[in-house]
Amino acid sequence: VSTPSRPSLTRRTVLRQAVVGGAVLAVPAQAAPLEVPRWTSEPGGPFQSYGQPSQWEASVSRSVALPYADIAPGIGTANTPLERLEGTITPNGLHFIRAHAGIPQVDPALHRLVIHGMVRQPLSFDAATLLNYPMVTRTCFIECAGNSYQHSLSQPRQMELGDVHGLFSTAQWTGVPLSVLLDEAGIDPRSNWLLVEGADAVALSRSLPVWKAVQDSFVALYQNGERLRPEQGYPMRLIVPGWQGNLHIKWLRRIKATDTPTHTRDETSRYSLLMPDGKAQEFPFAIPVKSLITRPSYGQVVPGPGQYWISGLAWSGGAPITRVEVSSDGGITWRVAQLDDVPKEYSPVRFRVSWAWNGNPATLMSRAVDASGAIQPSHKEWKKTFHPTNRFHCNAIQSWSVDSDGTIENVFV
Ligand SMILES: Nc1nc2c(c(=O)[nH]1)N[C@H]1C(S)=C(S)[C@@H](COP(=O)(O)O)O[C@H]1N2
Ligand SMILES: [Mo]
Repeated sequence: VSTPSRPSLTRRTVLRQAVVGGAVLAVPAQAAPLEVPRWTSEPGGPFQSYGQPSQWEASVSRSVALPYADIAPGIGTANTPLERLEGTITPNGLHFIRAHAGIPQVDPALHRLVIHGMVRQPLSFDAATLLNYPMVTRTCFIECAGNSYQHSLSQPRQMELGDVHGLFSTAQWTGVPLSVLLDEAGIDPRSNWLLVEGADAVALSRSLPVWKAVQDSFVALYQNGERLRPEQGYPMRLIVPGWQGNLHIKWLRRIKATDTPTHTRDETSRYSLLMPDGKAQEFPFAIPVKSLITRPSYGQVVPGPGQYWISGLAWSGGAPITRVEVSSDGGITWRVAQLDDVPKEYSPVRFRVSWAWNGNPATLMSRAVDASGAIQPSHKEWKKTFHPTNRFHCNAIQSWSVDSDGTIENVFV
């Protein structure tokens, strides 16, 4: 087992030691008498009113992609660096961002949420009113339907995990169940759909079935215990547990009860699935079963033969995860991974498997199964299911090939 001071390591490798180091089942160093460091021999610094991560963790940040650059600096994505995080919760400052018309600064004193359409009594709520309503707290992931875009192509891209799959984050959300608000407005039993709309410049809007709204959707006001971040929809957003990210309307301003779906732009021109016959399947709501090995992954270096822990995330919008399997030989043999926690609906689970690497080239893959029996497909199977140009809901297995020098490549198996 190698130590971090291994002389053959490149600078990049050394920078990555902080990441990969955690994956090494390292033999502890021989204890020498402890020195008294500066931080022990003098008092520490003052307090910050809003805390920040350690200065040594400053490189753990979102990567921002702006397809229109300066023309529209608020349109694009900021990806969560999944390869540098552990557990399942995404810190608020690292939650991924997808915004179609920038991040509005919405004044909670002026913002209103209106419920209208097929209701007995149209109602208007401000955030202060909603804060006085009964609330629920749920840990839910949000995944953009367009996550893993680069993974849906026919050639693998050599990019860090978060740059390919980082339109995925998880938070503990707290807010008011839609069932409470719809009850109060008196929704007409003949209304089967809701048009839900945001207050940003694109007024992003989608159709949501009433059954899902009533079952477990809610208007979130808090994200990991603090009020929502502006980029996550402050002062209020919709959480539709397990369903595609686009439905989680941010800066929520309008809920209209309707008898039919509205067929808005964002459910016709996109966020549908292009099938092999060229027809688009509308309303593919639930996020399909998926898993990713976050460590080791592209950009990290396995320092040498030895014993490692493979770590990753698994989730499904359809049903709780029941099993995650890991292969280190390109899918010939699979081992059942251990799970950090009891898998819950709509929340990802962290999986681990120990791996004895003999230094020969190896291909690492993970495959998740959920309680509905859905199994994560291989890349070939996924490609066959859809039209070659479909880019949405890509849950194909991610494979990392480890070369004998410990470098990692993204490969399609
Ligand atoms: N009003 C509004 N809501 C929105 C969006 C938007 O651009 N405007 N983006 C949607 C998309 S495509 C996704 S994937 C999620 C992303 O949520 P996040 O930015 O909090 O991660 O918000 C959805 N809600
Ligand atoms: Mo999205």
